[in-house]
Amino acid sequence: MNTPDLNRRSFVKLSLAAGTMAAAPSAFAQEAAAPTFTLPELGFKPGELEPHIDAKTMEIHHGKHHAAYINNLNTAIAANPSLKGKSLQELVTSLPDVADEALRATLRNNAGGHWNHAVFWETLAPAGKGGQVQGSLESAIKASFSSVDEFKKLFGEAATKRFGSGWAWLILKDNKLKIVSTANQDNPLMKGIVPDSDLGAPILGLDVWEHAYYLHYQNRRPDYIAAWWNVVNWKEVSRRFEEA
Ligand code: MN3
Repeated sequence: MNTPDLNRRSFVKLSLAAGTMAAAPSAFAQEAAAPTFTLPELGFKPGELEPHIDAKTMEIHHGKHHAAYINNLNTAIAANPSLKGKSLQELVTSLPDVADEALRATLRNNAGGHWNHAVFWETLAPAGKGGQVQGSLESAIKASFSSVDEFKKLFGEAATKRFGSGWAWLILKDNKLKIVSTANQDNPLMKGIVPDSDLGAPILGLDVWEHAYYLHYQNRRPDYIAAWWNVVNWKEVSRRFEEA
């Protein structure tokens, strides 16, 4: 259920920020205060997923949409000191504990948005660089869905059928793989928010918001889904499976 990479990265950035602040003149301490969360860098250049996902879509999706979720999240944290020090994972998994309804909605959308996109980028790789479905992940996929092709078919159907904006997920639940989908920026870690049947450890997620594909594919969501399989980083998906 953990995403230690994400937490570790945030921790390193926080530590660095703290060091910078200590060295800054006190009159500028407020201005020097670093935001809690920062936009993670892509592990590839925006154009490297072409022709499957175009550079412009990647630039806007990462640099504008993902950045906006992080900005909104940082603003909410700055205004609510009780949230300071919580990891992204903690924020995403403790939403029912947030009494204020407006704040809970802000965190649901923006902590969710940050978590979902951070994982999405890590599970993408230029075509030919992400490896293949193999090993224990392949065995688990075959055990749950009979074949990798059948898994892809069912996952594609879930992603296509998600009405409006949302995500399709492959999750590990009770030691079995399962396909679910969530609305907006919800995800399978959001206990008390999404139905219990959709909770589990996210192994792979696909963003099917129109902002993920509309520039290149317009309304052809199934074409985007079919192309996306070419840029899945199976090495990272396998790592997430082993970790879960
Ligand atoms: Mn998105």
